[in-house]
Amino acid sequence: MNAADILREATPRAAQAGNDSEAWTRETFEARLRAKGTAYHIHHPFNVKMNSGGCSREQIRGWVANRFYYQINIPLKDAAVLSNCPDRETRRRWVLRILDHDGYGEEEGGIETWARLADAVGLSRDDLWSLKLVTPGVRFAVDAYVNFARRAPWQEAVCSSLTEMFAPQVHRDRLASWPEHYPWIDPAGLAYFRSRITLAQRDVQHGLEVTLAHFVRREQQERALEILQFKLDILWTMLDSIEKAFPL
Ligand code: AHQ
Repeated sequence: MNAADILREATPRAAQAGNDSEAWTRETFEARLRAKGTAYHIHHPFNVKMNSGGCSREQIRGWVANRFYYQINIPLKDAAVLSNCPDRETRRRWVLRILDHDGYGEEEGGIETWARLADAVGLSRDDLWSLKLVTPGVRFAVDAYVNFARRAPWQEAVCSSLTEMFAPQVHRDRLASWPEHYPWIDPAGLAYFRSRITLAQRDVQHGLEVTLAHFVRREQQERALEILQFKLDILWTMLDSIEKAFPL
């Protein structure tokens, strides 16, 4: 049964008749969150083109260099969530996200793994770390995400991370399509995508727990959908800007 079926099945008749005050059940609320996957950047024309082999080397490099700005800002976003969160149990779980990206001890972390993706697509470390290839639109979209996490209640920032409900598929698509379409990229460079499939699933389990427990009244649940749409728009706008800067 997919999200839409659950939605149809679980939405009480009163709600279907437009009784807007009644809170949705947890199942219906989760189904409505998941139904927003239709706006996920997996469906963006640039992503569709990229995964069907339609990108040039320059476009792949442009995407990798711009997404790097998103990746290096995720720990800042997650640190903002921690700084706003008074609950130790939540922080003990949320802090793993920072370690996943920054690394710890012998673990190089996702930022370094993304840098190896950049090596594999032929970007120099200077091209990458100088951020000179990052477009204004990507910078503004990513900064909007970090600033949202800094000033919003921590539960709202948690909710905004739930775009990762849809991420395992986008990573699987890349792993399945890039080796065939882009044989010039060393497959070892795709390790980041492989690493995120299980990490995203772990993150989403926690993010959903917090979201379903916190947003309980109908107006709160509607707010959660707005927050998720805001983050979906951030990811979509990043690809709009990359597509314009590195035209297909
Ligand atoms: O590599 C990604 C990642 O580490 C994260 C963290 C999470 C968040 O906290 O918002 N979202 C996210 C995402 C990553 N990769 C994106 C992709 O398409 O490769 C997907 C993105 C997301 O769905 O939010």
